[in-house]
Amino acid sequence: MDIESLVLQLHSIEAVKFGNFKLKSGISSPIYIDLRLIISFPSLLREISSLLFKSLSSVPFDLVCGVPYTALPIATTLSIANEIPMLMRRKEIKEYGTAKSIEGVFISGQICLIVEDLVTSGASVLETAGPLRAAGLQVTDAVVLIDREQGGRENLAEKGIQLHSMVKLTEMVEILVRKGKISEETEKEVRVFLENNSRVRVPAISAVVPPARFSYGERGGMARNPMGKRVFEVMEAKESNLCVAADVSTAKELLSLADKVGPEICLLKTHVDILPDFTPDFGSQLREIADKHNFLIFEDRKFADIGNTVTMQYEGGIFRILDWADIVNAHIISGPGIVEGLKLKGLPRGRGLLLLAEMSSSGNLAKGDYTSAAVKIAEDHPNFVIGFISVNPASWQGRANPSFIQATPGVQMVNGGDALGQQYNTPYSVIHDRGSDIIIVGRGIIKATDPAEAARQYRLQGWEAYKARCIK
Ligand code: 5BU
Repeated sequence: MDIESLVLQLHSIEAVKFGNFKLKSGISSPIYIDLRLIISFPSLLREISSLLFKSLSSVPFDLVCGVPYTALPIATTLSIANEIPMLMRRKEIKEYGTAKSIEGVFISGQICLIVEDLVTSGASVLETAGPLRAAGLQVTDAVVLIDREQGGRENLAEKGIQLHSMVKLTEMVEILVRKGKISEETEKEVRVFLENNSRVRVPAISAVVPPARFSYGERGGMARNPMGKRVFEVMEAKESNLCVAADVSTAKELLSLADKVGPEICLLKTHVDILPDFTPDFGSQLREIADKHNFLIFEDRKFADIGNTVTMQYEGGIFRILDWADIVNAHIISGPGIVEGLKLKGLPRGRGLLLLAEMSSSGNLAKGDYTSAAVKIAEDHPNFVIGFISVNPASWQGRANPSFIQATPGVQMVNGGDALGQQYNTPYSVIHDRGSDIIIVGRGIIKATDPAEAARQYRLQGWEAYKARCIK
């Protein structure tokens, strides 16, 4: 089979359609390509993988890995026909077991070819390249059936990956016109569309593989607040970017949970006002466990009042949060005075503050200018503010200074949510794609049959994602 008959077959099975289609990015396209259909035509699938393989005669590789999901059968066929071992990257990482993101046998240093069905911006290829590289594999080339010619080739080249395509979108359209399958008018529409969308700079590109990043250790060196520095140091020392949200029913349970998950975490997050059996020695008991396992205590108090009131709420009352919490957080709804107030009490005690720049719940109002205002306030108080509660800091206009820590709630092994508006992302997407530093996990761990083991799994995944994003 040659390229021409391939294009005609794809057209005849309606894997290529013309009309007016809204793409995932929101833009309208006159052409839509759906290669998922090829699994219903086994001989076509075989032909495609053989064509792809033939085009790679001068490309060295030891293994192949398909980009999930559409390219998986293509990679499998190519692997079987040519006896080249295959790897799989998990899109969703398992909750139990090994929690690996790459399945299959390999040796560090081997070259892995990425197989993809269709490339637009190249974001999906990069999403697969990241964990492969993090696992020690070399990723230098990717092969794709169709190149939409919308910047993927350039975006991938910037990340050291050469794209080999079987057919480009314009070539495909030319063949279809020549063979009388579509009108010249349709061809022109596609041409105009490509001219206007020649370099899809999906925001995801920078988010998927963030630019060269500093390690937690390096960032600890930049932190202006001793508590911020300590958080980074604990993270490095324990290879953990996991914060457990200890939302259990009693102080007794909380202390027992803290002792169980202690070895896996850098922070333990509390809501002290939900504990019916709170006693004044709660803080010292928790401190003892924190010292034993080398983690820090974060009371998720979400202060929100004017500066004068929060000083009293921080220091006094039944809970005396200032005495035992290394870190607290605050909304900025009341303006910078809240930071001044908390700082007055917290700074002399060596404490740190996280500002709520974003929230994880659906329909929340912390976005846009509000988020930017949080960053501005933090930058005005770097000796006390250690970072942010955030959800997608990679998307922020003008990123925050790397000395600030990003901590993200709404994390579970699978995407989804609860009945009350909580929204979950996976550890990998939070750390690797969304540019956060710490995953905050509550029910994903505390409701597990074995919270210590679940915490270990989350720690491993969070750390793996961090390693993947550090690859320069
Ligand atoms: P979950 O069980 O993993 O959904 O618990 C999330 C925790 O993080 C819980 O203690 C919340 O109070 C906390 N949280 C949050 O979920 N979303 C936010 O935006 C902020 C805190 Br701020």
